[in-house]
Amino acid sequence: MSFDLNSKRIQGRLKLIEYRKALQEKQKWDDEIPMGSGELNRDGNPKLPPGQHASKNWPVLDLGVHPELDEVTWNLTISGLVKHPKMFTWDQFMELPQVEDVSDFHCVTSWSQMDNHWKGVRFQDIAAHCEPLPNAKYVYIKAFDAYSTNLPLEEAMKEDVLLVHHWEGHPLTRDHGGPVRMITPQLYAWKGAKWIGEIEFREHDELGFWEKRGYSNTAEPWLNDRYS
Ligand SMILES: Nc1nc2c(c(=O)[nH]1)N[C@H]1C(S)=C(S)[C@@H](COP(=O)(O)O)O[C@H]1N2
Ligand SMILES: [Mo]
Repeated sequence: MSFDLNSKRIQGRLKLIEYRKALQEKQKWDDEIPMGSGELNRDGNPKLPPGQHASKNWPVLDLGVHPELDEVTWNLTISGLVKHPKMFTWDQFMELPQVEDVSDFHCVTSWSQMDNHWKGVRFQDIAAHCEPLPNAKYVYIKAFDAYSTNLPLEEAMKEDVLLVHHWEGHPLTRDHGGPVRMITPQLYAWKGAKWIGEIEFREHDELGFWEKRGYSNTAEPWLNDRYS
């Protein structure tokens, strides 16, 4: 029998294989996701993204170096394509508008820390202060433990992206990136640098620590977009 990839028979087989794979994927998700209430988050997405489960205690996950920083030694540098480059001291950072928000935190290793009460500064407000130039399209973020991560400016400018210093009414602990870390509730948590030290506005994208090592550059939890 001839093997014609375009034949109806082969096309039918391929569709069936695709369909089975899709079913298997779906089954995997159904097994992994506690069905819960089918609750949606404020963006209209399922509260728990596919393949995630809610953790009871917030795990600590990083490269193993926890820089010792306090309100005197911590500072935040804004560099690159901005009208007003700046290094914020703690006091200057605290003069920016302070906001509170509640959001979920999704780690690519499948745990999610739900309903976190944060206090901090919107990325938006830092950008407004420093005025990105029109050709700024990405941000490259550096942390005090030599970690790095990268984001399209458009993602960083979302309203729920914060540089936080309080969690559940307490100063953010050193383990979780205190005194100040970033959070990106609509992307996997590796996009949010603990012990954040520098935000560089750039025209071109550059992969950060995990993005260089096989994690997805786009990192969208609801697309199960984990690895590149
Ligand atoms: N500076 C720094 N930020 C980091 C990391 C890191 O190793 N160093 N790990 C990332 C990853 S993979 C995750 S899941 C979260 C974990 O944050 P947590 O330890 O507070 O749970 O921080 C992200 N930000
Ligand atoms: Mo992670």
